[in-house]
Amino acid sequence: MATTRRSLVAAAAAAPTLLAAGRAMSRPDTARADLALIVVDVQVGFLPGGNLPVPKGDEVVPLINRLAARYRNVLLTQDWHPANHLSFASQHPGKKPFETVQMPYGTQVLWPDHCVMGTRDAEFAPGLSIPHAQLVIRKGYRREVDSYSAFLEADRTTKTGLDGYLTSRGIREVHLCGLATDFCVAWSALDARRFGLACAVIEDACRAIDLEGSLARAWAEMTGAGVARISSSALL
Ligand code: VGL
Ligand code: ZN
Repeated sequence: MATTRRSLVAAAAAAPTLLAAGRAMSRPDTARADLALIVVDVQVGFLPGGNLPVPKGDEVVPLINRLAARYRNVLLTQDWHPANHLSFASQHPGKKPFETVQMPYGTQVLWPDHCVMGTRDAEFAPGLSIPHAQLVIRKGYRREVDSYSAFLEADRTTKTGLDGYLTSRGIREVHLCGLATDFCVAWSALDARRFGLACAVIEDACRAIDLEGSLARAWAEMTGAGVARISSSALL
């Protein structure tokens, strides 16, 4: 009987603790050493007024600043093209932006000239404030090959080096945010899974280009590959 009474008291006393622990456990620990936030392409060129504006791309900047402050490890990517990059429609006479061409590695969407290395369009968004960011991965700097993904260029074989960096640092999980959901964020998320990392995309901290259903397709592929679709409210 004494045992039962003690157990009931213990259970009653423990209830609030369990609730508190449950709440704490349902909020991922963003300060974990084996987790990194990757902020994808939050650059002038992808904001309204830039050369390849993502609708409402500016809206994610303050949210990303708040999110990033919670993570021990933050990495940035930067789209970084030479002026004659072959993903630019301007390099293909008769072609217009958002048409496609065949490249040796497959179909390539043609874009307006954007994020040319060293220009203002390629700079990080002026409101982006992540002083503790540890690494900037630049991508798309070879004329012949585009690179949406932070891990692998569009030929699907050339590495950016990010996988080796993460492995060296013991980072096993990445959370992604930034621009654009359906291109650089999605390709990076899918490659994170290919390299065996746990991966979540923070949906409301991203904005999409959405070319002919590309956003829905990207989410279907990400979900199928085991990318978690989360909201910033689960983290803040
Ligand atoms: C991107 C198109 C071309 C992106 C970069 O950051 O999503 N999209 N270059
Ligand atoms: Zn680009």
